[in-house]
Amino acid sequence: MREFFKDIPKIKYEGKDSKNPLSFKFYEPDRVIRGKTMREHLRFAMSYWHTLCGEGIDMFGAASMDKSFGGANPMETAKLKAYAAFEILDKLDIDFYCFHDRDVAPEGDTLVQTNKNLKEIVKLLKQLQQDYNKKLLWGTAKLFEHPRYMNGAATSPSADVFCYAAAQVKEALDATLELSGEGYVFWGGREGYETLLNTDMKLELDNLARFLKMSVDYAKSIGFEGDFYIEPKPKEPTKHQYDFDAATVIGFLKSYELDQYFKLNIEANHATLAGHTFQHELRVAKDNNMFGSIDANQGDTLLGWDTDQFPTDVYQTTLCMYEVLSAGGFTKGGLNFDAKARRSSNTFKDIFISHIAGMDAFAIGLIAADKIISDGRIDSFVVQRYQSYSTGIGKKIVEGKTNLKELAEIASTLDEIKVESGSQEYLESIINQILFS
Ligand code: XUL
Ligand code: CO
Repeated sequence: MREFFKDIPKIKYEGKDSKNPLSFKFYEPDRVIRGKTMREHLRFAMSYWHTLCGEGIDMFGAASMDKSFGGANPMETAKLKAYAAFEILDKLDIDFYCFHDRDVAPEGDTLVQTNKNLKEIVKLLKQLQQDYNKKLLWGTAKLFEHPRYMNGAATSPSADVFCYAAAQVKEALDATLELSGEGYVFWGGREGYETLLNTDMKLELDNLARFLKMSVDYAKSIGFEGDFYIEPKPKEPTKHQYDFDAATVIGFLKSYELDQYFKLNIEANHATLAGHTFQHELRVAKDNNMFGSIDANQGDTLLGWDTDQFPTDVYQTTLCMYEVLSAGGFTKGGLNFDAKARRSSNTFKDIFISHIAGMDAFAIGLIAADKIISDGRIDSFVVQRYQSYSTGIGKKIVEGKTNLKELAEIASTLDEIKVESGSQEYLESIINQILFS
């Protein structure tokens, strides 16, 4: 079989003292934590769009990398990318990948030709999945790149565009099923508005709900049993995106009675753009029984856009894995690196180094989160903090067995109310003690 990355060996765990950049320092796939291996806990996935397609183009600069892999035309390049993708997965020991329809196969002159291209590449991907024993975490449709989607896809003012988007999702669902994908993602990059002066927001949101319901119905009709995820993001590319954050998406799904069909795919950098922490978005998803999957990356606090950096901040990965473990872990979801090496990290070797950095950061996070839970000080602090709701009038409040009149009577008998410290610094110091001891 052809080899694209000849100077890269299969990456192995060498331990924290290793100086070999092409080795895992913390990620030990077979190490068991809380009854599951690290591999089973973390369910890493590679994103096809960044790793195989991203060439370092930005608003001010041309490509700093060539990802054509020597292909002479778009279909040949698509095939070469598929081989390269599985070599990367194999060498990094990553079990899953994720893609948009247009990442893997190019658009043709007509929709018929485009669908033919996709089917041809899906056939190859299926073969490669078998050859390398790899799996599809989720598939999706790119409903934001082509100019036809400039005013949105499911929320476009044009019914023809709505039709076209539906056709694309139908085909992407077929592809995901054919590849035994464990999930399907909806990210509404252009589902939103630039100005309300030209927007019928009510019709657009109603149409989005209709589109999602039709997609779920179609997926069920073809026997797709994977999870459906909505991936919140507040802005970029659109000024205001309807899937603003986890709470907004949950409210939207509930008001259209769609919540039973969906979970959330939480992305770290999208959380920070919404003015939340990554942990906050995960907690909202978990508390609403909608925690599904994660797009693992990190932003830059000094920049207001989606930098999609590889996650190396171990404080964040620790708090993330603490939420994941307390949500009971992943079922069909996983940690998809929706991340790209920086524009100036422009060698193929950087693809491997950046994934290793992300995998090690999440291994550290998993190990620390397990210790935080075993240590118990943080969890028991929280239980203790709300103790007043487990007896007396607190219990009655929680059980819905009281009213304002009774509460007012009790309040009038309270001479001095004791308010306890929130002890934030104490709790933060526990995390540091666990992380660095
Ligand atoms: C964009 C983004 C997407 C989705 C999939 O910010 O996160 O790549 O993950 O469409
Ligand atoms: Co994403």
